[in-house]
Amino acid sequence: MENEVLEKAFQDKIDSGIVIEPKDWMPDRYRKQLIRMMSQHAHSEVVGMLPEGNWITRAPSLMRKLILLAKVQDEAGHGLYIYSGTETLGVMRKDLVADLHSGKAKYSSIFNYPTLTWADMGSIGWLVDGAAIVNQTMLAKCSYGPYSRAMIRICKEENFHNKQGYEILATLMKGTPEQRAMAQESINRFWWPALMMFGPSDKDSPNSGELIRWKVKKQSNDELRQRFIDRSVEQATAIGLTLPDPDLKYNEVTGHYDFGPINWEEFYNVIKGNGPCNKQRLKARRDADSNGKWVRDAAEAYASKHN
Ligand code: FAQ
Repeated sequence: MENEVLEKAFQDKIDSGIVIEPKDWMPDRYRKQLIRMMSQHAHSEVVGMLPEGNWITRAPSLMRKLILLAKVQDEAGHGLYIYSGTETLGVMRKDLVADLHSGKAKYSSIFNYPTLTWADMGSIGWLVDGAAIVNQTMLAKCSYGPYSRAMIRICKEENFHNKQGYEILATLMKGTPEQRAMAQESINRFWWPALMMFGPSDKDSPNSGELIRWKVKKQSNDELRQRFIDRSVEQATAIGLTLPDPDLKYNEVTGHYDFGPINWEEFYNVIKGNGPCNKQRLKARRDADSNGKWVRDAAEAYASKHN
């Protein structure tokens, strides 16, 4: 009975737009849902460093290399803010990381695709950071204080990432026929996986009901996906890129772009661990963890001597 009263008071707070802070009472499910979602988000930022990290040594100029290096470092920072935000819910970062390494925790499907050409740095910045911004601008207004505040700062940095990606593609599209073909080929590979970043269709999204009721999510997976498509079409057209969907068409009745069917079989296959790079990504994270153990041991030994 007492729990019911607390839950009602909690829902009233949410409904009237009051932000929940770490020491406030919250239902166990709210805490669990946030830990699941925020930790998967933090893992995505960290695993997301790998596809772009692959091109740091092969960037086509010193300027491109510096920008890419700064972007990849920003993603590490985003991971750390979100891990810190998750720790306010009573979990330890090392346990969350252990869940990633054991394969128990998920991270965004998009980072299981390979980066085969320099144009992929453009596609990631434009499409992947672009999709992340659409999702995270909503999360910046979510009901949990530490998460929403982390999102505000992260979105500012993602905007720079998004613009640098678009600029890479715009530059390639003004280049030689080979450069234009490279940009187009990259978009052909990244478009559909970028749409999958928003998660399954609303009717197949088991977590959305609770998350929307608690204002963690303020819009559904399909609504955000549609917003991303609408804004991408015109940006693509402006620099001469074609999005690889023959069904993409402006619908005068809805005021949105209609689009073709998403290959959900591919999506579920990737999130089950069978995407093109899942094994490679997890191995890279596990190796980084074991190779960095001596640093953590040294830091702990130093701290215990100087406390
Ligand atoms: N990949 O019931 P729903 C970035 C899972 S950050 C993998 O709809 P929910 C920055 C989902 O976890 C990108 N798994 O789930 C960057 C659930 O499984 P579970 C990451 C996915 O939570 C840029 C199941 O499917 N952003 O890119 C995916 O309501 C460039 C059922 O799905 C965030 O994490 C997916 N795409 O909605 C870094 C934002 N979609 O856990 C480097 C925060 C769904 O029950 C370079 N997260 N699943 O076993 C969210 O907004 C939500 O969690 C969604 C999924 C929208 C991702």
